[in-house]
Amino acid sequence: MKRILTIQDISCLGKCSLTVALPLLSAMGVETVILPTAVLSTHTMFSGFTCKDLSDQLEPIAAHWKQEGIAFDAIYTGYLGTEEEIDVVKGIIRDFAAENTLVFVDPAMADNGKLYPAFDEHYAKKNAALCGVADVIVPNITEASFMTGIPYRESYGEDYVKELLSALTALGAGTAILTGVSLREGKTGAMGYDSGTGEYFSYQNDRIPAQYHGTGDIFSSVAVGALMRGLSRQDAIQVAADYTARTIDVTRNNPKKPWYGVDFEATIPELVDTLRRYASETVE
Ligand code: PXL
Repeated sequence: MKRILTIQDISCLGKCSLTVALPLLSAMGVETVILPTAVLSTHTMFSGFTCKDLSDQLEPIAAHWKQEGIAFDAIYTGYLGTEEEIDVVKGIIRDFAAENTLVFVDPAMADNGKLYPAFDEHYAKKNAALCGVADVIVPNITEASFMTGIPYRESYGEDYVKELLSALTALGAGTAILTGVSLREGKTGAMGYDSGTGEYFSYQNDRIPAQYHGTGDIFSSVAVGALMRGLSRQDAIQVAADYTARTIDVTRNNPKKPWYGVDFEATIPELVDTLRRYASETVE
């Protein structure tokens, strides 16, 4: 079984970051080691949330793992609360990333043209430097625009997406995957670029007319989990995009839907079935 280390906050209530990454990756059959960067009462879209920063715990925890000889097949980072934390996380990547370790960075910090409440432009540049040490990065268009300095646009064509992808890989990441990319009316999905081979890959499915918090974390967790299960990058973004869209659809049809996150718990069995199908195709 592959072993992944994921470094993100715990938002106790809110269905994002570690509270979705851990259940999804475990359900996908990937051993998941967590490194919580902070404990918040809720995610930061609630007002009045509490936050206990755990930055000073990260290095001692990692040092203990080192002493125990622990290694990881992937290191997956998500929402990180402060610039100092980004530096510490870069050090942990340096210490644990072996030649075959996939470093997968989701620079979760912004959406819909705006940074999340806790962040400013300086933080965005720091996140850009973290992306520079990754093998695969998965920003949305807003995050890509803050990191590259290319102005954010709501309507665009494939040229704009390619310009962003090229600027993102120029930060140093081998492969950039832009999420929330709409290449046709009524569609949405992801488009990736491998700067090593010059190849593009992309996937579009129907846009569900609803927006929920934490869906970026769901896409990233499923995409990295699928890569760990041996799927190609093309298949991984398809599985992640289809699962995210399906989960949004189930959520919007739930009369008691919570506003702060999606009902991913309801769709986990379908995700497990999907992976089983891919596994049987590989064996045949
Ligand atoms: O879903 C990203 C995320 C993760 N963690 C915290 C957040 C957010 C987005 O707002 O506030 C604490």
